[in-house]
Amino acid sequence: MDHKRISKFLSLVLRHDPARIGIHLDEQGWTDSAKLIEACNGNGVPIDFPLLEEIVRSSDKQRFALNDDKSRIRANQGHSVTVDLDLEKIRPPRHLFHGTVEKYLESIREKGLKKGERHHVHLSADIDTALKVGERRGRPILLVINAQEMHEQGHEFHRSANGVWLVDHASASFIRFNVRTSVLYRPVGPEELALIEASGWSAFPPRLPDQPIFYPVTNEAYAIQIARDWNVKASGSGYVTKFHVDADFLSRYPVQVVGGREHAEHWIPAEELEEFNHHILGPITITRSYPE
Ligand code: HQG
Repeated sequence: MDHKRISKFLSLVLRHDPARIGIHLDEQGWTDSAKLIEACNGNGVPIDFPLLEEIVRSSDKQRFALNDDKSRIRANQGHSVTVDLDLEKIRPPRHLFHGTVEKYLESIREKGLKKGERHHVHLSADIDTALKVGERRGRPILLVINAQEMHEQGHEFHRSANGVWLVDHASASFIRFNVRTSVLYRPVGPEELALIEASGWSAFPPRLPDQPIFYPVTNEAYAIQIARDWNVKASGSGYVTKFHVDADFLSRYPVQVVGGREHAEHWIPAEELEEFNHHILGPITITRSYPE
């Protein structure tokens, strides 16, 4: 049986239906690892401890956790049985994201995001993850949630051990529908990277007096060339950053092709960079580091 099928089976019994194989979850959702393995084997799912550990380790979304001595295991989130995961209550970033599909939109506009079968509405910290969640059901539609505003108005946010953001409900007044984003890349050296980090991965630092234009580029290949060939020479290391920006806002700045066809970039005047930063959605991430 392949790992994915075993992982789905583990999700089923650790989140929804432990009774199906006769195991018991405690109040925090933990169960005995050895008993789980025995019960899986008794129910046609062949597994031993090394394989269980491997599935926990390699789960693309870190769905499961083992305790320190590995004697117990639980699902990190997604339960429909009653559990108290003792999640951290924390302040969310400015925006969080939810991926859904067209057929649910009318109802979401009317009733907001509802938790349905689960204990919470699931939100993602970044757009690519939200789009993947939506894709499970068809062509993904992105919803942008004004999370900080919700938080300021008293809504509680939790984050699960595997980085999923959880809320009880998000009413439509906090949701932006029909947001289109463009993916941009920007090669940076170590100093600019440190300033991006200091902003909480949310903004590019102001330009220096002799830098009148901010140049994000439209494709990763071009960003790689600059980071690898130019930033490394100029300052010892180079990084490719990736981010999403509100596409309507970006349309103010037409694509400029300089040199070869892939050398496509946008030119943002330095004095408009702050406003540009304000239209970045989700975190700025690093996709490559040089030298490799
Ligand atoms: C939609 C997977 C109509 C909502 C994923 C979603 C995620 C509404 C569906 C995790 C609605 C619920 C959670 C409303 C919400 N009217 N439809 N008022 N409010 N919906 O599966 O967020 O693989 O319970 O948009 O990757 O899709 O299980 O939630 O389409 O992280 O680890 O109702 O499940 O992770 O669907 O996915 P779900 P979800 P795992």
